[in-house]
Amino acid sequence: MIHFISDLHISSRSPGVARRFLHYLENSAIQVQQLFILGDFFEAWPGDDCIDDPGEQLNREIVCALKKLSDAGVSVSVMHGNRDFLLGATFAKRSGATLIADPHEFSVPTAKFVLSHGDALCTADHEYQAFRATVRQQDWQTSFLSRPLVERKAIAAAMRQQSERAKEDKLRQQHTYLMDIDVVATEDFLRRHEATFFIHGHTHRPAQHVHRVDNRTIERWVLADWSEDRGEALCFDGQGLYRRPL
Ligand code: LP5
Ligand code: MN
Repeated sequence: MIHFISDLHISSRSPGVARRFLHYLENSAIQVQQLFILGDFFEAWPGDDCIDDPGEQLNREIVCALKKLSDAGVSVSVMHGNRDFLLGATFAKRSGATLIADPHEFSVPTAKFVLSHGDALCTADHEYQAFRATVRQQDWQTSFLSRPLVERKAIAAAMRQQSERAKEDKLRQQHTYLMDIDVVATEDFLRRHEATFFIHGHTHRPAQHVHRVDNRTIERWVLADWSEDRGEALCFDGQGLYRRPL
């Protein structure tokens, strides 16, 4: 069994999500072969040194719980999202997780998967794509990570506020399509990655779509975000995918 989750946005401000996740690790994830976490696992990740931030005990607790899971033999793979693109080598070492690139392809005997967080396919959102291109540069990241943690946390909080305002503007102007993945870009992507299943998160619009590309049929499954009263894993049992409320 393989599980896929994303968009937990773990933070001390939503303790119910962290509790649900820890319960999920001990009771369900422990029984699977592979767990894929496809981005925005954390609400905002200012750098791996936040694991030992005395003010953020939760980060350490989550990292230790993942380590326990990986030590028990579950393969844990983590992909960057737009909130936690600074998860790095220290996080990987401390959690036992493998950081995987976006997109990530893998196959099992019965199916071929391509996985992504989803933000890279929101191509109509030019402002966001420009921001993304900047913060994904190695030089930008090295310079940002050289600032003190307290400063990085303040910048992240300011960016979060700016992002919420930008999203309100997009809603007000009825430009909600900017916050979804672009269909043409997606079909180009599916042409390049010959998969049976495409799984992504980011949009918080859980759904199952069917694309027809070059005479192939691809199922696109959009993962659900987690909240204080809801969590979900997408499960693959060797044949097909189904959603499991947690
Ligand atoms: O995240 P969410 O759901 O609110 O919206 C996203 C896009 N916004 C973002 C920004 C993040 O929320 C910011 C938090 C990152 C925390 C990381 C921690 C450390 C790094 C600090 C980085 C400075 O991803 C939003 C999309 C939406 O998804 C749907 O797809 O619309 O995009 C925006 O809101 C972007 C704005 O439209 C444009 C922002 C321009 C900012 C220009 C500054 C560039 C300089 C960068 C360096 C500081
Ligand atoms: Mn996202």
